[in-house]
Order: sequence, then C-alpha cells, then structure tokens
Amino acid sequence: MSAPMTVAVGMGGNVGDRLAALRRAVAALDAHPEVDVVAVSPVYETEALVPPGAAPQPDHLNAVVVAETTLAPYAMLRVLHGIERAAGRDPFAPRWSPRPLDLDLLLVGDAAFSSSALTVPHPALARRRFVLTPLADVLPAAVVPGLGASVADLLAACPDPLAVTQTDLSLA
Ligand code: PH2
Ligand code: MG
Ligand code: MG
Repeated sequence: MSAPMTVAVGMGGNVGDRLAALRRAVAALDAHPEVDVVAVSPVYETEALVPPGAAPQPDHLNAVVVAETTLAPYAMLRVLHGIERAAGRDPFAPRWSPRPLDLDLLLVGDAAFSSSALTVPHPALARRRFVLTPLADVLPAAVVPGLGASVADLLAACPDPLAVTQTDLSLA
C-alpha cells in the first residue's frame, strides 16, 4: 500500500468478443479493493499496427481507463496481467500476436522509470494514434514525463497514419 496515484491504462484486443473483454476489464479493475476507476474513454475501432513485413491482423478495439490506486506500479502490473489471463490471453504467445485483451500501464502520475518488466511512460505512447486518441479524451492536459508535452499536443503532432474511428460503444 502506498500513497494514491493516478494511472492511465491502455486497453485493446483484436480476438473474440472484444467489447466484452474491455467491459470485463473495467469491471475487474474497479472491483479491486485498491483500485478506483475514475474515467473511461470512448471505444475506438482501430487499424492493427503490425511489425514491418508481418501479416495483417484484424482491427482492435482500443480505449483508455484512468484509475486511482494505492498499488505500487509493479503490483498494478500484476493485477493487469491477471485480468489479461482471465480474458484468455496466452502469456507465452509471441509478442505482437493477436490477443483477446492487452492492458498497458501508460502513465503513473508524473513518474518515469524503466526496467526489463516495465517502462513508464509507455515508450511507444507518442507514436500511436490508437493510444493517444482515447488518452486525450480522458487526460488531454496531462504532461507526459520525459516528453514535456501534453497528451493533446502529442496527438496533434502524431504522424501515425493508421485509422482510429470512434464507435458508439460504451464501457461506462
Ligand atoms: N497493440 C499492439 C500492436 N498493435 N494495433 C492496434 N490498433 N491497437 C493495439 O492496441 C495494438 C496494435 C501491441 O500491444
Ligand atoms: Mg500494447
Ligand atoms: Mg501489453
């Protein structure tokens, strides 16, 4: 248990019932005794980013949830991995595999740190429209540590060409 921190969690999935997986993830986070969900973005249908030369993948649904938590970052990461597993995610699948649910710790207050298990802020955040668009819905003015720019400004400058389309699906 530590002092409460505001965290932003990126959520996505491109296999199975994508909306159900996102809804269950929000519910599971909020049900945790040390996590309070305080904001949820709209849901976006997003073109899949794949590594150069890789086969195309189905679209993802992406969204961002903001929570307050007394969990330390690595404890929060374990909670996120548990929710991914409960959604049927294979923890041993190769990186970039299609997945029913991916939960990424994007921001942890104004902290910046890195280890082999976790880098905060998420290192690809500024390059990915499917992350910045929902993040800008819930935390537009947050200044991203290490980049010194707000989420809204990063989105305005983001060159990512992959399509990100708002849906009328709701997680709230
Ligand atoms: N996540 C990835 C790789 N590619 N593409 C989209 N559209 N959305 C994602 O969440 C995503 C991706 C790796 O985590
Ligand atoms: Mg991810
Ligand atoms: Mg992930």
